[in-house]
Amino acid sequence: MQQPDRAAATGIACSSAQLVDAGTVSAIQERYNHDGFVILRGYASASEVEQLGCHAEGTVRRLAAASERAGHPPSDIRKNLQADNPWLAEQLTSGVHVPLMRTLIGDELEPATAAWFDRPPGSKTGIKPHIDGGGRGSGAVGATIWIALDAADRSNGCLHYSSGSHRMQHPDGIYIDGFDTETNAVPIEVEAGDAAIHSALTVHWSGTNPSRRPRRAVSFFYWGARSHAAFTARMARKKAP
Ligand SMILES: O=C(O)CCC(=O)C(=O)O
Repeated sequence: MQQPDRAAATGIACSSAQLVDAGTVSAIQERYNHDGFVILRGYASASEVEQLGCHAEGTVRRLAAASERAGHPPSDIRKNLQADNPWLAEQLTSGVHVPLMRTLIGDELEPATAAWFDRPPGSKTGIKPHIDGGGRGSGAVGATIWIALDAADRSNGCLHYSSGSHRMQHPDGIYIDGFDTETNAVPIEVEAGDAAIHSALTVHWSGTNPSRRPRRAVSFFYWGARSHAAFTARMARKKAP
């Protein structure tokens, strides 16, 4: 899954404070619509990264302890952090990124989850090519903002996107077996505080971490409200006798 020769993604310089600037938002939107993802360089300041990391890590520690007590195997991925941490819940529903996510999705938001993605040094597991909107049929609308807590590159298991894959037809599932991880693959090399935003239909994956460097990130994932309501109604009809 690693592509050492491939050029890393360029991005748009944009701190969280700059999200009020209409010109910046429209540049972000243009890139997102074209590629299915966009990188915001310098999005979170060092103190914002610290605050996000503290909240997420504390929550993950509590959830991991509870999960261990219940006899579940350890995991480097934790979802629904907002259920255990009011600050993260507030970020998910009303963080500074929320108006931008509404613009990119083109609808009101149905906040889904605040998640933790750890790839500790020596980790031998990556994440296979998948789309976050899989399993909902065609036309699922949603997007994720993923915020790096550590620098990430190809040597510590960075995220990769397949540029333009949000316009492809995908099989109706989350993981995509046999996906071409060469053509159009873009390694998302980031510094701590950079953010990557991707559509729920953009194929992405990440590698193992043979290095001694950490590679942690927190994400906030949203469905478009209309698409989510249509899916929920479809499920309810299916269940009806
Ligand atoms: O951080 C990673 O390795 C994967 C992230 C991911 O799959 C996601 O944000 O949907």
